[in-house]
Amino acid sequence: MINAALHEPFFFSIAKHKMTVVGTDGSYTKPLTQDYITIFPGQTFDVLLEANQRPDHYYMAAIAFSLAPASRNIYDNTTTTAIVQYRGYYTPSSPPFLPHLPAYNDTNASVQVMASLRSLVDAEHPCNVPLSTSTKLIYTVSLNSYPCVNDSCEGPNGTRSAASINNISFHTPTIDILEAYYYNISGVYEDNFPSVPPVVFDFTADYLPLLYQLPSTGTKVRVLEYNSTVEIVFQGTNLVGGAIHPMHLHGHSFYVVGWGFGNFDENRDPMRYNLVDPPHHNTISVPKNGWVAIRFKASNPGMLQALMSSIKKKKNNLETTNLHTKEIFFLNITIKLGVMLCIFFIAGVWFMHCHIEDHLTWAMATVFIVKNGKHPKAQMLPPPSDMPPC
Ligand SMILES: [Cu+2]
Repeated sequence: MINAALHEPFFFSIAKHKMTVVGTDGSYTKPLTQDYITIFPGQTFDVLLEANQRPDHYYMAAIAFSLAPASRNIYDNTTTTAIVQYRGYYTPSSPPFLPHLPAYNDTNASVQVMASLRSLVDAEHPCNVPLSTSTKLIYTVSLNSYPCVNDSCEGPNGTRSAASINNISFHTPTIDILEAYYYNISGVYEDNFPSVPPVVFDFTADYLPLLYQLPSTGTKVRVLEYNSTVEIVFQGTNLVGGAIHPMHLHGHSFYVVGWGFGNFDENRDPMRYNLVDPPHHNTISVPKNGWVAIRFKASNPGMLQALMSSIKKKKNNLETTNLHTKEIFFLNITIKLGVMLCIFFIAGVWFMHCHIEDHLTWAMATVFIVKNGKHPKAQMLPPPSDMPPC
């Protein structure tokens, strides 16, 4: 199940049926049986459904989870439905049963799945969470605003909306960062993204000085040593009323070792980290006015070579297998797509951003550069000669 919405997390449920979550973002979890799930933009769940009820029609339904004041009415609060229909001869209930869903603004329900998920952890699926970290980062994730002449913009109080990480609103350069990094082109980005918030204040206070709403703009990246062990604490802030932020990292999955409401406490909160079976995600939602701690090993400076060789192997297999023309056509397309993915996504320059589309367009994003390792297979390859220009 994928939340492909631009803006809204969803509560999803199927009438009279339970769902068992067995994976998130491509990693196995301990089976978690639920009446409903909460899924944030960009997240994926693997869910098992047992068709063990009386043959009938049952609604599956989803509503958006929102903490926006009802007066702002900025989202669609209707319930979307479809029908799970059993095969066989019977007279279906009319109307079909509706599932019970949490209230649209139920914060506790919104975090319950995140609070309950654990990695599977067995001999075949070990948990590789870094037990210690070489790089510790604290990143505030904030909504912001720019003042406009005569308050003439369409954001809150006539301002222009913005968003930031550690108060830096990401400026997308005209030369891409991957190219600039590979060819050592100066002036495209700066490698001094701050490790901690530039100004420390009570991030989740009810009232915050207007001054803090103004972000700075820049193309700042954080350079990571190959195989460094990284911890990032995402700290939500209540600037411009705060919001949830499903943070997504390209190129790596990460373990979610802790989370909470309010301000992260450097001394107290790490004591409660789960370093035994934390869930493995690539998108995790920071609760409104809360925090989330993740850990990962920066082991991906560009697996181009490994992927290219697996694609080559696939191509050789293809040539020696007796396949229909149609299958060859689709496999060829798959291979071409694979090559394109290698070029565009599999390199040592990794985007990290909020998966709520307007927060992303307001520039809640940053970039990690993972340096080459010593082994030849831990190094970026040059761009292919036929790489299409932008
Ligand atoms: Cu966001």
